[in-house]
Amino acid sequence: MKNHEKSIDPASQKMLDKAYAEGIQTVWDRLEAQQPHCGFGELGLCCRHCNMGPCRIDPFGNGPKLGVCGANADTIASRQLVRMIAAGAAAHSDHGRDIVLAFRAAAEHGEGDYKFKDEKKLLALASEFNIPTEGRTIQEIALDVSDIALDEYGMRGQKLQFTKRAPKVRQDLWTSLGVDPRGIDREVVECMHRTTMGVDTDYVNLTLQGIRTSLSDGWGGSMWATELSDVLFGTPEVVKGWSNLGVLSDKEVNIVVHGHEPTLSDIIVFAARDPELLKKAKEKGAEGINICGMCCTGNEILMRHGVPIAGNFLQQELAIITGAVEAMIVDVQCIMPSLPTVANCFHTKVISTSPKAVFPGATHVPFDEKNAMETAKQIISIAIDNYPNRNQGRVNIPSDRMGYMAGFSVETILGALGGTLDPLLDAIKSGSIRGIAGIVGCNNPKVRQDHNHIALAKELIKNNVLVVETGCAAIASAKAGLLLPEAADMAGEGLAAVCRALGVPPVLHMGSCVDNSRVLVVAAAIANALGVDISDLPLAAAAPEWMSEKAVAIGTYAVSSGIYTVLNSPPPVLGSSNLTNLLTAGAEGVVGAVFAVEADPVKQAGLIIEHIEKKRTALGL
Ligand code: SF4
Ligand code: MSK
Repeated sequence: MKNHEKSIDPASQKMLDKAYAEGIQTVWDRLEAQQPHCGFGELGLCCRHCNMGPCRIDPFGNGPKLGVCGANADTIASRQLVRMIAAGAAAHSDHGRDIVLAFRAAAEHGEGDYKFKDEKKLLALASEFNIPTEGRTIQEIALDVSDIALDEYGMRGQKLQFTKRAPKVRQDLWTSLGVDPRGIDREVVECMHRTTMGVDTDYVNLTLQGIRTSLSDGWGGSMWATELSDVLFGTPEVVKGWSNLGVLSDKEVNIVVHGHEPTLSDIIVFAARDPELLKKAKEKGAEGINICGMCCTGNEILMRHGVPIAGNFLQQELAIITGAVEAMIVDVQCIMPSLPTVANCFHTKVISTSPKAVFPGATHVPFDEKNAMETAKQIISIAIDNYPNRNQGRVNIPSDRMGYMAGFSVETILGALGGTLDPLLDAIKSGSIRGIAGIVGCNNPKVRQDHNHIALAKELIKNNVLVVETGCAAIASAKAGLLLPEAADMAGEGLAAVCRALGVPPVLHMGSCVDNSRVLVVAAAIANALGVDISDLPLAAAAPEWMSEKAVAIGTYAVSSGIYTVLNSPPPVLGSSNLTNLLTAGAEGVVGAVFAVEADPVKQAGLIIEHIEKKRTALGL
């Protein structure tokens, strides 16, 4: 495959050319080396859950139809799906736990490096949870909030607080199905229990546990991550900044922060302004310190501070290949194990910071939340010391960069609408906006980078569907200029008029992967305002280039919350026609929504528009 066929992004194409010329292996080369992928794996028909196996089911020939224990294709495929959901939910929710712990530390040691930047939001949460606030300090109130949060990780059976944000009819549906999450950690543990050899074998029962676990992510761990990150680091407001590899500087110390958690990246942004560090950078011959983001930790600081974003998932290796990155600081999730190897071809230092994610070949500087600012400065110092090692002769920073407008938290959206959802509801009722679609998720080298994200978003806005985005999808749109108010020119007449009146783009960046919880909050608020269920809304979701288990958890909580969700490729379930039918058809009668699978982004848009029009008709719009 030619380099320009691997990505639609000109900056990525240029770095792929450089990688090829210099013999540096990238994710695309490794994908090629894996061909053909194992057919049993693709269909979800291999099992390694016990030592009588590994077993595989032969769906077409005369080979075995049962594993050694007797598990059939339905059992094997559904157990795998449930484990994927559990892993994705665990990743989001454990991230959420770290935020809760940082939040609690800020409450306990009010003078630490973490402060409550949004006390108003903290008080709103306290009121939502009926926590008394009169005559109490903000720290006392925060401790009570953190008690509730921590309790929800291993709680004793009460409802998750945030599920009460969903319409009553949806809450009642979850209760009647027996899928109310009983604790964020508990659901993940139960998934692992039920999928070991000889426990749950019924694909419907297993899928219901997958649903319950995904809800504990979307309305639990992810929502805690979002809400308390907003309290700690500030609720995003409208910000402007720059995106793509062109944000790297040829004269400054470039530091790329990559991963997911804002606890370190947010502090890094402030630490980089330290006059002593700036002085040191100048002494080393640099003009300054340039902090850039990558993937979702990048999205966190983009949303709150307008920090430049160097790229999305498939650009992590390419950023290093520019030859201009002094340090890539990583925390957790979506970090390719290949980074230290690529960095070895240059002067770049990969600095790992989490005890949960150690990378052979990287420099490990454990991030100490109690001394967050000190650790951040120490890491920045390592990058500055590395600047003189940059070989300017090998530096090749693509000039491609694009502006963005972001920061669309629920609060920002409400603010832009004048404090109430009414103008948005009126626009939907009048048909100027036909509906809303959330485009989320990753890149995947199996798909031309950003192609599906951009083609889908363009087709939707052209048809007057407002698009909200998170994660790497949002970064793709930033690079393509869809996050600029001028992108309204690409929208249909109705949507364009609304965007121009409000001064916002037709594609709204709502944050990182855990911030899909913001999409749930908006969906619930609209449904509540209209007095209907989320599944009644002209609303849909898509993950058109997904790769992570986290995307499976997100898709499952979207569908379980009543949101029709389109994927470009299925998770490994096709080996079980029963499970496939349940996910793509049967779920409609259970949770009021299904998954659809369609590779072509224009056809994906067609499916979404058809769904939106069907819902509009049913609502009498
Ligand atoms: Fe094989 Fe059953 Fe063991 Fe899986 S659990 S490896 S299907 S014997
Ligand atoms: S970073 S989960 S590649 S969206 Fe959240 Fe991007 Fe997917 Fe990671």
